[in-house]
Amino acid sequence: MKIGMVCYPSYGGSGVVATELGYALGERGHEVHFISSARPFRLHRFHEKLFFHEVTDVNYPVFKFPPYTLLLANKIVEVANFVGLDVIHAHYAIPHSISAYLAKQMMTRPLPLVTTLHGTDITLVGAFEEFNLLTRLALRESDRVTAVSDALARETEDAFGTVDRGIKVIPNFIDPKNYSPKHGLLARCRSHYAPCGEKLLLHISNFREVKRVVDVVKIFALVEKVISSRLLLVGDGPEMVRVVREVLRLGLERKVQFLGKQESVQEILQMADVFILPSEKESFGLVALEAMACGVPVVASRVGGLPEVVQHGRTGYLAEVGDIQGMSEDVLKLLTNDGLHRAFSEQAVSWARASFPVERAVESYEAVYEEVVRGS
Ligand code: GMT
Repeated sequence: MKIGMVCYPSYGGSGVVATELGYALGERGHEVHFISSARPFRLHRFHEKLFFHEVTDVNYPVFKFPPYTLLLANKIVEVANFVGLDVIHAHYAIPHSISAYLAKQMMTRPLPLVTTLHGTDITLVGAFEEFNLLTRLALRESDRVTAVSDALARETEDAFGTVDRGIKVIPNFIDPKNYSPKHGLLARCRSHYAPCGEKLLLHISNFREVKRVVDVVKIFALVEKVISSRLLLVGDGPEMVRVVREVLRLGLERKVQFLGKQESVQEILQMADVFILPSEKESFGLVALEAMACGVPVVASRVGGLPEVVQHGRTGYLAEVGDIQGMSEDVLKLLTNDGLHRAFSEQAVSWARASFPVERAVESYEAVYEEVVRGS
């Protein structure tokens, strides 16, 4: 099959899912054409079945805002006609699904559209009154809508009503070839960040408000009072200024290291003792799954799809959003009891591999593509 994959290229779970899915589909013999404003950041390994088509900008003085949505629609049609795409898979409703819908209208033959909801497209963007009708259009006009968790599927139907043919839940997935524990080999790296054998806490995100990264620093401050530890912060984004201010306010500048945006997080995950994800909203929490697959227990908030991903009391702990005290106590439980930490770490690896295998996800997406192609 020839699949057009439309996604955001920047740091974020939806682009990662689209890219990893693309590689998995390529391995199964499908041709995958990524269409985006830039090369998706994880699309760096060559694969003969994977292609990238850049949506180029136009500079025209009358355009106060370059009409990306239209340029994308035009590009989708160009690619679809040139390579003979069978299906378009849009990751994120706004604007990708809308551009793909427009592309469908421009085609002289059927081009079925699958839209995958990733969370913020519904819970944040979709919640803007200004995008409400467009989000409804995306849900109505997609030949099939999928969501990355049960929680997101429910939330979508609560906000926008029943979707024709329902919302198929295809949970995000992990490939153990890329994410698994690496015992013993990381001593040098670990001692760079924790020179005196301190425990290592880790957070990775795009530092948007919804991630509550300031809470991560506050949780770390409480943990650090009890057990000698360091905090690694990976990523960058709008909250960075507040996060740095909090680190300075708490006098933690020697104990917190900012690693900035990183393309490959697997090696960093493999060094960590606990991963912290105290988000306000999280439709799935792909990074929590990546952490568990690397053997790192997760302390997270009990929101959205996180309870479907992190097993409370087995692979990590969940607490209410903003419960800094509770989350710090959960981190301490793990850091002060080696036996408990080992058990959680092993359970996390088995759970991630058994419950979120890439094969199951790619087969589910293939079945969806076949269904919409047959129906078109
Ligand atoms: O987490 C982000 O802020 C990025 C966002 C995205 O669209 O890339 O992530 C969303 O999609 C991920 C992949 O499906 C999910 O794992 C994240 O939970 C979801 N983020 C939110 O719901 C806040």
